[in-house]
Amino acid sequence: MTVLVTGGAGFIGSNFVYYMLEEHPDDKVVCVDALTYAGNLATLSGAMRNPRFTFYKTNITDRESVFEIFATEKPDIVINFAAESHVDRSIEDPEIFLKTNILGTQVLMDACRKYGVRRFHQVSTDEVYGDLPLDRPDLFFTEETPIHTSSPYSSSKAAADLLVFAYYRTYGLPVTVSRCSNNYGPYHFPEKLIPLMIVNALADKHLPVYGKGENVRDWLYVEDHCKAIDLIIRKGRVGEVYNVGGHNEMRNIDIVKLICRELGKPESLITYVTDRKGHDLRYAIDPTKIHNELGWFPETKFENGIKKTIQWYLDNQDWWQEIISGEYQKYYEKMYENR
Ligand code: NAD
Ligand code: TDX
Repeated sequence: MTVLVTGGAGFIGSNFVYYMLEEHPDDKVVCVDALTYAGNLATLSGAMRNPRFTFYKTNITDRESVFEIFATEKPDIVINFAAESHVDRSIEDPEIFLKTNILGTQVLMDACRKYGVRRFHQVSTDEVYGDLPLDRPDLFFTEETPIHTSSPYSSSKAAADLLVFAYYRTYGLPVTVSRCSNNYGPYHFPEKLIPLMIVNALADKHLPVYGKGENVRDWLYVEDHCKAIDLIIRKGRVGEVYNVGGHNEMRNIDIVKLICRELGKPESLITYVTDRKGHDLRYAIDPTKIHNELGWFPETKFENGIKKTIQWYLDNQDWWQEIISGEYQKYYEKMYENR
């Protein structure tokens, strides 16, 4: 079958492209990506050589081009990874988040309706549930937790989720939605916590921790997320949400200290900076549903996953050096200087 993946030149999408090409030798993978600041063709160089892979540089909000691609490729399954994904950028300038994350999703679903697909899968996030208090470790996000967003990013993702279910109910589009916790692993853009700290520590630069570093995130190795999506598109029930997470909660400060230890860098590099506006306190997923229904469980333990990830950044310095030498410098100065 033909699987059309949007956002495949980004972090999770590219890991998914490689996962699919490896795991499903009979499937074709078509990637649609606008190559924004977060998309990188070098990330897909290993896939470009594969005759089962096709790449289109196209914006998902460009209705005409998206429809043309659907007419040509006739995808059986569409998986929407494409998004503006960084919370801090959404606080600075929300508009592009609404355009890509909401209107882009609409265009894709309109194309799915016109050309017919077996499944439209929306890659969503645990951030649509808002946050949990730090002093209630007994609470977790289930699929029934109300939507209660904090940032323009999470609001745009929640709006897209609602639209996905509107297309299911109104037009009968066969949809599924996954809401995953924080991912980490290879090809993670160095504006996000883990790669930013690795890249800065390697250059002996300050490690900017927001607030007191006590906010908690629930980390999942990216390959485990890819496996979950693969299971949902093949065996998940249409019209359902599946939460994806591996019960691996960690405070930001503990992650940063661990990275210092692994790289042999002093904790004196850590600098506490002004907190993120509206900063969510704690995310924690209850993955019971995907475990019981689809037999999914996370296979990579954090101790191993973080070591593999750090090693990947050590082995692939060309990949991130190229990124941080361009526009990224301006972004970094704007976000972190005088913070
Ligand atoms: P990313 O920012 O690394 O990659 C996004 C990709 O989408 C890039 O290749 C970019 O070029 C592309 N893109 C952006 N706007 C586009 C547009 N208008 N048209 C076509 N392509 C466009 O993001 P990521 O971290 O890989 O996240 C992928 C998806 O997973 C997103 O939908 C995100 O909301 C969701 N998610 C991410 C995490 C996480 O921890 N990173 C966790 C849960 C869910
Ligand atoms: O420099 C930093 N210092 C810092 O303390 C950065 C970049 C982040 N942080 C904190 C903020 C968060 O509490 O680290 C935590 C993680 O931050 P991010 O890496 O920006 O991720 P988060 O905001 O949790 O969102 C991520 O997970 C859910 C993804 O970026 C989203 O796309 C996904 O939906």
